Amino acid sequence: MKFFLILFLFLLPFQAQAKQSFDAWLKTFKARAAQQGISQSTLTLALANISPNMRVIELDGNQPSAKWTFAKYRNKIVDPVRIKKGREMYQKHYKALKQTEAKYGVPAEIIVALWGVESNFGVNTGGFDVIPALATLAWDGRREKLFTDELIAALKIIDAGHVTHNNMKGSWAGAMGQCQFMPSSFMRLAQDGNGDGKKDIWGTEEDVFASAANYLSKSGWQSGYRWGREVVIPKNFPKNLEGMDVKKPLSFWQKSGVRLPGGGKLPQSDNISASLIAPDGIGGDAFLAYDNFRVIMKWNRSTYFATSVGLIADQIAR
Ligand SMILES: [Ca+2]
Repeated sequence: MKFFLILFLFLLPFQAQAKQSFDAWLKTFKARAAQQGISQSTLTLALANISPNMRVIELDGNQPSAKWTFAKYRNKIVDPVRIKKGREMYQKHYKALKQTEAKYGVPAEIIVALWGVESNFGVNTGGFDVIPALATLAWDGRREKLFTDELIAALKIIDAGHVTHNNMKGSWAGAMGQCQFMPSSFMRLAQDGNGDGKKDIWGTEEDVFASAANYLSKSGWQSGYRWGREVVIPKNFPKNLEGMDVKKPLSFWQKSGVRLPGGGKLPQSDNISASLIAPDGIGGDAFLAYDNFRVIMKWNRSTYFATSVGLIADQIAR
């Protein structure tokens, strides 16, 4: 009993120290940001009167635990409404998209598909003010270093004049604008597509397209190659050949009984290697994932995401 009392008294000051007040944290952070070269005017404007956003903490603690099947995800993401709108956007922005494609070597339909999945073609860029959201996550401490670095990057973007702090909108976790770049990705990869001196991924489509294409280009996109394709496989297909770790030439897959959806033979071009993936297991939907599929996975590590972007792009280009 006594031991627990002593332990309790011993722990008390530590618990009090474990979590600083937001204002105390902010003061320390401001000093650090100033040391990293953020201007006083940006610090004053962007960090004035901010407070922790409890909705951000709630969402951070509530990440989905039940994993969707790919079939369910595909049904929701690769939907006819999104594809129809994708085709309209492809036509509407045809000139800018084709210029982007020529410059970066990434097909226009892939750019449009990413845009559609990330923000429903710019309609839903996330309603959160990025600076308070990142400050909340940095202060909350679960991934302090990551979000402190992202917050510094976000302030640098404001400092450089690409966007005002009021217009810097994004997801609760800080993914910004129409292509949902984290601030660190923005710093490395965002582009000024329309040449007005600003990298505006919130309101300028040319900048969104160029930034998305640059991301994939710098991640190793191979111009002239597909992302992959949907295929059919035999019922008794060996499980150990499935997955991104197994990479074989198309001729190998042909011999293993993999066919185009209508039953036709795979293309014979033989310097192409691919992985065979069946996200819901053998018997569910199956795909050959080419090298460009791995490039899309550098944007988002989910095979569900990469497959859906590819399928939407195919439908848009059809
Ligand atoms: Ca611009």
